[in-house]
Amino acid sequence: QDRPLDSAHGLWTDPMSEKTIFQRIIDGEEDADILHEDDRCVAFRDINPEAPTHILIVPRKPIPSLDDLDTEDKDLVGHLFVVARELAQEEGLRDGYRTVINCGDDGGQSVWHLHLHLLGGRRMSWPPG
Ligand code: D5M
Repeated sequence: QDRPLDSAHGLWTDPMSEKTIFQRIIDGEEDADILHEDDRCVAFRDINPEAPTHILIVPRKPIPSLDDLDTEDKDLVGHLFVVARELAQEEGLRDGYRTVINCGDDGGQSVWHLHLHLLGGRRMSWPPG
């Protein structure tokens, strides 16, 4: 590995780019299994699925985390959830599903571009680890 570790976020980064992996997917620079695109968000399958359905819904606006959300972003966040519901229906998740936003180090966030996880296709446990 000749890529430097981003010590702030503990992620391997591309020295040629300050972009997160999600920004690179949004910009078409990185492949992803994209299921939905509109003017405000992109949704694609998680590369490391934790359930039979595991989709990430990512705003085009590069908000690093939930902690960086402005009041003006509230419609955008609502839109992410509407897209999650549409994708859950498309995936046939009739018995339910889970949506998750990990925030910060203690929340288990690893990519610093806000994203909503949609997980389904198996029975979830509670509490999360
Ligand atoms: O979730 C970040 C999620 O992003 C984690 O479940 C893996 C996923 N990930 C990382 N790189 C990719 C690519 N290239 N495609 C698809 N999914 C990816 P967090 O809530 O930040 O821990």
